[in-house]
Amino acid sequence: MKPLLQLVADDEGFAPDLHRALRQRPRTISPKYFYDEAGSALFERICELPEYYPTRTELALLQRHAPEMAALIGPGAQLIEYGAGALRKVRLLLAHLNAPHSFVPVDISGPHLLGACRTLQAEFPALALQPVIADFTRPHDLPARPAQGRRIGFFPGSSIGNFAPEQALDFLRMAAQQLRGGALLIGVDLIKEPALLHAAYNDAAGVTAAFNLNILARARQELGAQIDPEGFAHSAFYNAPLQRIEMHLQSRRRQQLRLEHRVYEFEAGETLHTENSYKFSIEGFQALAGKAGFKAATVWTDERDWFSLHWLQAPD
Ligand code: AVI
Repeated sequence: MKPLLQLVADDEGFAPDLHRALRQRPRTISPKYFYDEAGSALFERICELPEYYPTRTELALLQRHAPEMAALIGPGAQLIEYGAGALRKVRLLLAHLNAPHSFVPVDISGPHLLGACRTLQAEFPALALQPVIADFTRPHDLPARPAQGRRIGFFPGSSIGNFAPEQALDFLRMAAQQLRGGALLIGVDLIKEPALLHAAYNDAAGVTAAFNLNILARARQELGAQIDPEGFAHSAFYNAPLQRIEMHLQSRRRQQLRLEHRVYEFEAGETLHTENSYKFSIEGFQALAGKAGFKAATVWTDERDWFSLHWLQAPD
C-alpha cells in the first residue's frame, strides 16, 4: 500500500531528547519513545491484560453502539483516525458505515500502518483507503475533503490522556479546524477507584513494567548507552490531585548512566518520568473540548462508568 502523504516532520530524535531529559529536573521524557517494535508489541499485550480494562471496555462500547454511531456519522463520510495503530477498533465502525467516502488512518509508524491497511483492505475491498504517514500531533496535510459527506475524526484508546493538558487542548483545537462541519468520536478514560487504576498500570505479569523499561533497552541497543538493566525499577501510581497515572523509571541505587560522551548521575530513588495518563470526569472532558470549539453531544459509557466515548460536534 502506497502512502498518500509522507510528512514525518521529525523533531530532535531519541538521542538529543534523552540527553535533554537527563539534564533537566525533574527528568522527563516523551512516552512516544515507548513505541519501537518491541514496545508496540508489549503495548498490544497490555491491551489483553486482565487488569488493563480500557481496551476491552472501549471495544465493548463500540460493539454495542456502532449502529448508532454510524447513523451519526452519516453517509459519504471521510473518516480520519488519529494515531491509527493496528486499526482494530475502527473495523467495528466501518462495518456499519453507509457508503463512506474514504478512510484516512494517520500514524507515524509507516511499516506498521501500511501492514494494517493491507489487512483492512482485504476485509473491506470497496473501501477507499488513504493512509497518511505523519505525526498527527504536528501540523500535517490530509487528502481533500469530500464534496458531499463530512469529515469525521476518530481518536480511540484515551490516548488524549497521554498529553499534558495544554497539549490536549492544542490537539483538540487542531482537530476542530480539520473537522470543521463534522465531528470527533473520541475515547476517554474516566476517574475511578485508585486501586483499579493502580492495578491496570502494575499488572501481575509485569508486562507494563517491561513496556516502561523498554525505553532503557532502546537506549542501550540504539544509542549504545551504558545502563545497568537491573538498575531501574518500574514505578506507576495514581496522582489524585492531578488526576493522572504517572509512570517512572526509578533508580534502585546510586549509579551512573553513560550516553554518548556524557555521564549522568542518579541518586537512589531518583526517577526518569516516562508517562502521564490523565483520567477525566465526563464534565471535565466536555469542558476541555468546549474550549477547543467542540460542542459536546452524545456520550456513551459502560455500566461501571469506567470509560467513555464522546461524540463532539466540530465548529462550522
Ligand atoms: C496509549 N495509552 C492510552 C496507554 C495508557 O493507558 O495511558 C499507554 C499505557 N501505558 C501503560 N499502560 C498503557
